[in-house]
Amino acid sequence: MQSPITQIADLIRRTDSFLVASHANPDGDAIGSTVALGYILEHMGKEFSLYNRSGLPHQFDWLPLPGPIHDTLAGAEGNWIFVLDCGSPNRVGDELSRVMASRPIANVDHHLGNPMFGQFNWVDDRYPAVCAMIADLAYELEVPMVGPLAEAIYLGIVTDTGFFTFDNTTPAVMELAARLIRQGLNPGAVNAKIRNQWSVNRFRLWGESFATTELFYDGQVAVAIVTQGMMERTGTSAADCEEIVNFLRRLRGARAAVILREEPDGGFKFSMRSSGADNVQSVAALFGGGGHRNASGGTISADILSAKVRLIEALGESLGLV
Ligand SMILES: [Mn+2]
Repeated sequence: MQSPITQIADLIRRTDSFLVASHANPDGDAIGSTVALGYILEHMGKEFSLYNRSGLPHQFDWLPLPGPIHDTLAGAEGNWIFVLDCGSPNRVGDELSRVMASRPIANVDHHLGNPMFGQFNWVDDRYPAVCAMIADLAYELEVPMVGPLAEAIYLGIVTDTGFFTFDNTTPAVMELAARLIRQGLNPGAVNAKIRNQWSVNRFRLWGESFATTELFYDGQVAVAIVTQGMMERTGTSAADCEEIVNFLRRLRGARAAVILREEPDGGFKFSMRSSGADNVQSVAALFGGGGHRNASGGTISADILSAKVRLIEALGESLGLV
């Protein structure tokens, strides 16, 4: 029985064309792994198309690309479909989801509870980022990790580890970063490109959201909200809400931080953060959500008050606060 990474490497060696996709509303790891795999396929002389339902978000427009990131499947082709960083297959969006049932899938992911929806599944939650998996794949395929490939890998590992501050910051991922830097990547310059991308509208949204912060259980759970009204007033979108929860987590004494973001059709998306043994993934799972032990999320269809109460009660139970 071959290891999953060997299976994936063999698949690449013996297949001519690929579609590479990740989840809609992509984060740094989703875009980084899509682009990094594209560079590997380019180096191997393969045909490939890159796809993301949301296209390439503005904050990544500095990133060199091996080809366009298509936001529609018209013109995006490939025999095998790589699905990267997707804890469930529908995260790629409706358009690709519909096609996936009838196409061979290689599922490369690091989320707990991935349902193994591919013909090949390389799923390993010990990796802090899919980009770290793609780095191992580059190593396996003897593709040098320099230049734009190195930048794409670095993008994913720093964004998924919070610039090496989260609990998933393993020795292996720091060694990977060291290897990229030793081979020529300039961390100061790349970090500046990754981080200094905020609009003033985003600052105004964050101000409004932080102003809603409430504390529960003697400050051990912090909750803030983002409404559709706030996003309309400040001219922002859901993408501008990414990471608010990581900053809410910085409150002294807070073991869990929660952001509730109102959806256009009512209902709320929630994101939760914790540290160490405090498991917010199991709380998200109660509401049909998922993620990692210290970073999880999901959806609740309820009004703001009952959504808040249900989440706070579930967190209180799970963290032993009641
Ligand atoms: Mn990821």
